[in-house]
Amino acid sequence: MPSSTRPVEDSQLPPQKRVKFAPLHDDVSRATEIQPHPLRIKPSGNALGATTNLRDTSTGLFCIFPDELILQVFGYLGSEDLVSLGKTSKGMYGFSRAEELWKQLFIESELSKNPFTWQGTWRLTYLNRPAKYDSQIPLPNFYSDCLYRPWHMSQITPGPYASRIPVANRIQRFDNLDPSEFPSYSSIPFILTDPVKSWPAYKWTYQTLCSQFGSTPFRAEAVDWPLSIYIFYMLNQVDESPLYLFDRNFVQKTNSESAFQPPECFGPDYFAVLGEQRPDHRWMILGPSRSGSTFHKDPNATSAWNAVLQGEKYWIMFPPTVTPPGVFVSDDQAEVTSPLSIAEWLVSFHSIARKTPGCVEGICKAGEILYVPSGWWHLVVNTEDSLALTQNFVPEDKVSNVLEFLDEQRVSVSGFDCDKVMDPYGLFVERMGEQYPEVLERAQEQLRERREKRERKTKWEQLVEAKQTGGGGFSFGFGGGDSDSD
Ligand SMILES: O=C(O)CCC(=O)C(=O)O
Ligand SMILES: [Fe+2]
Repeated sequence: MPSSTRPVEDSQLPPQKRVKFAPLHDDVSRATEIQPHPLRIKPSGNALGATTNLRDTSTGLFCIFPDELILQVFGYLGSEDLVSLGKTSKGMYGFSRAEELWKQLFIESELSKNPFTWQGTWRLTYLNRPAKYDSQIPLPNFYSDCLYRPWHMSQITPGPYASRIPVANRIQRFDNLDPSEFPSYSSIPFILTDPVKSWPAYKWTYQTLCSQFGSTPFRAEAVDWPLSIYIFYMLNQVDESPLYLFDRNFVQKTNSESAFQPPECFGPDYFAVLGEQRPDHRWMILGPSRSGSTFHKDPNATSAWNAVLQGEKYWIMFPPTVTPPGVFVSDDQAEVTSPLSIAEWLVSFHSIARKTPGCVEGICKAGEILYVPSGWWHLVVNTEDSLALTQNFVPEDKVSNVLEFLDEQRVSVSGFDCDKVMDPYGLFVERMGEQYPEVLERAQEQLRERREKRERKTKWEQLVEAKQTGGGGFSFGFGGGDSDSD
């Protein structure tokens, strides 16, 4: 059993809160102390100079395949086959213990749909085996990045990455804003420090929620687990990407309609015109340190607020036109590819991201609320076990962004029930026209101006391109003796 996992005594929530990580050091590399892999597996680079590598000498015919492929093939096996194969050689044993295989087996099995005891790892939980009855054969001569990397990443503490935010990058903070002030700030992220502190929900902790709703299932990615089980998992896991509780029905489950109110400065939420047809828009979020959300833009060009009730979140954000380092977007913007885990992104891209123009960063503590403007990229990582509420909304100033998105990026529109809503753009225009015709008119005018500007720019780019490539008879551009360059 991994050394940082606490012993499992009871399937109920342990009353004490998990000990926070040690005080932050200035230097990320010094601050992240990596424990040895539980099976003593090491990174591939260490094989240089080693006399044997079990990965090559003890996997039979499999040794010709890359590690990723071996794991992929093993992913088709059931638990019994995996255990049997693990008994055939030390090499196979190493691969058969990969946690991601057991996580997939457990989540897809009936076991995760009934009450169970989290045993500290996915394999032990699948086998329902307390760690004290488990044996581990050390494999000090096994070198594999594929097996070592997830362990290494599970040891990363995000705190050091969230520290020493350069002054120029700091997200602006206000105690509160007046609705009349919001339009001046609506295109840049900010943190409000006051409004949440008067919410009844500000008193929530995961401990109190557990005592009231411990047996109620809440959604955590692909599973619905009783809250007490999720919390016990959260406090006793060593996952690279811990399962993140993200529940869209929390208001009904906790009867909390009046426990929180969006800050008044945001004004009316114009997506409310969609009524029953509105996509899901509010969630309760709970997760341990290292859990969070990889880089994304919020759906349908909506804006959002995210209020931390307990714990702390680190945000790193980029304006709509600056794709964050390590993130790849298809030409039509429909596909976003980024490294698999937040820890991996922090290790590989955080320092360059911090120096990228447009980057803003901030820490949102319990009682504070962060505003995400429409279209902004954001990666969020919990630096402590954290409980939050979030809501997507459309302020007046951003109605035109939503119209533009719904009209022009139809393949990326999400969250609508496509059996009931064939044309989300048409529906939004229709409802806005019925309920807020003046707001709609202003937004359409803004959008027309934006489109005209874009059109002018495109024409200009075409002309410059024609000049650069020598295409066409007409040439127009800078320098080169052109008299009419502009
Ligand atoms: O992990 C978080 O708290 C951020 C959530 C978020 O960005 C979202 O819901 O879109
Ligand atoms: Fe988001």
